[in-house]
Parts: sequence; C-alpha cells; structure tokens
Amino acid sequence: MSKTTIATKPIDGQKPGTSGLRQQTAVFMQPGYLENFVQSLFDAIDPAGKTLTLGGDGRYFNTEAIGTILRMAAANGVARVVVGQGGILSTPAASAVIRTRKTDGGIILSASHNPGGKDGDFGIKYNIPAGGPAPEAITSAIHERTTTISEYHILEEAAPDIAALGEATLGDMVVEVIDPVEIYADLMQSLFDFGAIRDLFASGFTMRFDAMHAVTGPYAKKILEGLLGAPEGTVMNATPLPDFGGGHPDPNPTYAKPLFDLMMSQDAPDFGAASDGDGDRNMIVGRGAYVTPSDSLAVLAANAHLAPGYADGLKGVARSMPTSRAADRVALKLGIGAHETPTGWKFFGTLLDAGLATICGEESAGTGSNHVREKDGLWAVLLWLNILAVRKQPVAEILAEHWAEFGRDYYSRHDYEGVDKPAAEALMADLRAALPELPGRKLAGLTVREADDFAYTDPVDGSRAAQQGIRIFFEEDARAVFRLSGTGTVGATLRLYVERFEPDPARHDLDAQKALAEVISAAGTLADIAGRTGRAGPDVIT
Ligand code: VG1
Ligand code: CO
Repeated sequence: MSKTTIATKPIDGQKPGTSGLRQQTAVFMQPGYLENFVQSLFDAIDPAGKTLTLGGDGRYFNTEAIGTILRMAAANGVARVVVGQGGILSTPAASAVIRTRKTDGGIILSASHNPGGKDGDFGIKYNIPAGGPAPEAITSAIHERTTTISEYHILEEAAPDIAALGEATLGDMVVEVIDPVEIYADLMQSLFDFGAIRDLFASGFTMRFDAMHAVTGPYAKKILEGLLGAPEGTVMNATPLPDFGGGHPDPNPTYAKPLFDLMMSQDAPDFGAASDGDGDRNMIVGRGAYVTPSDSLAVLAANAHLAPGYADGLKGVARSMPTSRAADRVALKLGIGAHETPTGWKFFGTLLDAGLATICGEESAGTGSNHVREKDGLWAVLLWLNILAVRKQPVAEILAEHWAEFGRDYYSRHDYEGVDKPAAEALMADLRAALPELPGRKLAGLTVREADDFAYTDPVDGSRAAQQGIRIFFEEDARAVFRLSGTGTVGATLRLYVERFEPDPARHDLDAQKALAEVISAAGTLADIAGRTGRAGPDVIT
C-alpha cells in the first residue's frame, strides 16, 4: 500500500450550513475541494482505528466521492468503513446503520432536497456516533481546520468495487458493503404494526408514494409493495437517478405537483406521500386534503400511541421554532414537554438522547423520532399508515377532528429563492435593528405584541445558538418569522413563515392563504419584501 501526502491550500467558504456543506456540484468537483473538507473532518475527529458508516443519496458525483473518501479514510488510519451497497444510503438509513452497527459516526453525501446533476448541488456532512448530524462545536472545528489545512492523505490504490455485498480491503482498512434497505426495513417492522397495515392494503386501500427518482425508491418498493402488499405501481418514480430525472426532489405541492394534483383530482387514491433526495423529508396528502408538515407533526404526536413502537406514550415533543404551535397544543393536553429549537435536525439530538422528546418535527416536511437521529420520510409515512389502519378514517376526517379538538393553526411558508445576498442580509439586519420599536405597531389590521431574534440555549448541554430567526408576534394570536436559508448554494433564500390560530371549527375550512392574508401583508410591509427583493411574490409557497 502506498500512502501519499498531497500539499494543498485552504479553500474559502467550506463552512457547513443548516445541514452540512452544500455547494454546486461543479465546485465540489474542483481538484482538492472534497479532499480538503474530508481531511479537515478527519483532523477534527481523529478517525484512526475507528469504524465509520459511509453512503450518499446517489446523486451525480456520489460514486466518485465515495471512492475518494474510502482512499482518504484508509490513509488516515480508519479501521473499517461500512458502506451502503453501490455507495447509496438514505439519510435516515445512514443514521440507523450508525446506531445498529455502533459505528463511530458516519459520512453522508447529500444535498438533500436541492437538485442534483452536473448543474445541480452536492453536499457532505458528518454524523456523530449517536447517529445524528454533528453539533455546532464539531462543524465549527471542521470549518476552522479548512482555513489552515496544508496537506491531505490519500492511498494511491483504487477503492474496491462496492456494487456487491461483502468485505474487501483497501490498504489496512476493511470495506464492508451492506444492504441498508434490510437494516432499515427491520427497524420499521419493530415500530409499526405491519400486519394491520397489510390488512389495510388488502381491504382495497389505495396509495401513491412519489420517490421523485431519489433515494427512497428501493426502500419504498421493498416496504410498501413488498412487505406490506401494496399493489405494484404504488411507488412512483421509484428508480433513483443521479439527476433525479431533472426534477427538484423536494416533497411539497410545488415540486411534487403531479402527485399533489392527482390527490386533488377525482381519481385520487386514499393516501399520497412523497420523500426528498436523501429520504429524510415527507409530504402527506389525503384525498383532497393536504396536510401541512406542522399539522402532520401534531397529528402524529396525538396518535402515535396507536403504533406499537409508541404504545407507552411520548416523553415529549420537539419542533423547530418556525414550525407552527400545533404540536405544542397536543403536548399540553398529553401533559408532556414541548421543546422549541432552532432550525435543523442537529438541535434535536440532545433532547432525544436525554429522553426529553420522543417525536420531533420541522415545518419543512421533516418528522422523526428517537428510533434514529435524523428526520425520516418513510417513517412518517408508515406512522400515518399505522394510524389510518387503526382509525379506519380518511385523512381529511382525521384532520378535521384534530382541528375541532385542538383548534387550527393556519400555516404557510413563503420562499423567495436566489435573492441578491446583500439585499437579503440588509433586510434581516434592518428588521433586527427595528425590533425594539415594533411592539404596538399596527399593520394590516394586526398589532405587534412582541418581536425578537430567536436565541436558544440547549437544556441538556447548555450550548447557545443566537440569531436563529426574527419573530414577530401579533396580538391576534398570529406570528410571522423571517429567516435566511442555510442550505442554498446560489444567492440567498428568504423564508417568511406565517401562522394564525383559529379556535372556531366553523372557520376551519378556509383557504390557508386567505386565512393568513393579513399576516402576509403585515410581514410584507414590515420588511418591505417586495422593495428589497424586487419580487412581486414568493417563488414557492408551502
Ligand atoms: C432547510 C429547512 C430545515 C431543514 C434543512 C435540512 O434549512 O428549513 O428545516 O432542517 O433544510 O433539510 P434552511 O436553512 O434552508 O431553511 V434537508 O432534507 O435539506 O437535509
Ligand atoms: Co433531506
């Protein structure tokens, strides 16, 4: 074996965002770009003698990157790498592998919901031994290292073939290729009543799952059509493609439009769901009934006890700050804790580890539980199916009953994508500066009660995160939140999250955009969104 040390220079901008380092694929493919980041990661975690999990969502450059990382891992003294067959692992499956195989963490290659391909995006992140995304202390140590790096280590030998299951060696390192679908399917069977869901399908219940040509295809095929007996064709766009078939693998009404339109049509099946590029997000749609991710989290929290894995009840519920308060209302009724964290799954890890929360969720279509340390798209779909199998009611009815019991939190997110970065940053800075003067201000028939910049202190490890989003609370039980995305690669994406509580069941059937019109207008005026961004309206509404 011959280990080579290659001289390199720091590359600007290798700073992990909300979920790892994301960049345009072309940037990642520049000589040394991936190598610099991986060596910085290794320097930060000291991987000698350790076992790591490795896999990605299969997007363009995945195979090549896996080869490079294997060769660098061997040169850095890693003892064993557990790789998903073909280099592919969904994000929740990677977390499951880290946990069940007890590896010393893992590396996940994904830009998640961002488009893939030569002209798309690529990404990399490190997950800790508990299975979750590395906390800020580790990601900043990695970033710090990228600013001083001067060399990286790599083996000259080519990486072994990872198409077939089994073990091979690379230098002194063992490369073990595993079938991640099996580990994941076993985990799902330990949580849900597969018999009841099988009976549901056997009774004629119909479903479409849109894998969006992304990583969940094989998982959904095996679980839904294989183990649960759903008819073939239940899973749409099931073949993972390196460019996701040219689509944007983000499961929302805009990017999963064909499924969404089907669910709103006369021919709608009983249940529709979709997942994203790396399999950690989910969209849930009933016949004629879109379930917002915030509502989905609340409904799942209220009904989780119907699934065997959660029959003993929940220890607590956690949501990201911009997510609606619907889940908090459920927690209050159940007498369990409700936690509010900054955006990004990494903030849920300590709460899950400490047993303070069992179910977590984000408004961005992420839901998950303590079974892994990532959000998990198929898990959410299976929990919904388990609930439907027990309650034997249409999704629309379950939602209506939920709102009747808890009230409805009308909710929407407006994204302004690819906005001029300095303009977006100035918008946020000016809002921040104006915070003290906002209370009492009247806009669009609403009155500002309170306004702040969300800061969080982790109740378990005491770590702090500041400037996590500007919150404007209105007297009328409404809220607007402003944030800049930390996952984009071009310009800035401004996210405006709006919500308003409606206790009256007679008013639970309104169109969300209409119910939120005043909050949207107030927020638009407050931040002068149109003037600052030069946009007449948002690019994506969820
Ligand atoms: C977005 C979402 C956030 C999510 C993150 C990663 O981050 O808002 O809730 O955790 O993506 O999801 P941001 O910073 O762009 O708002 V994924 O499926 O892209 O790993
Ligand atoms: Co994702």
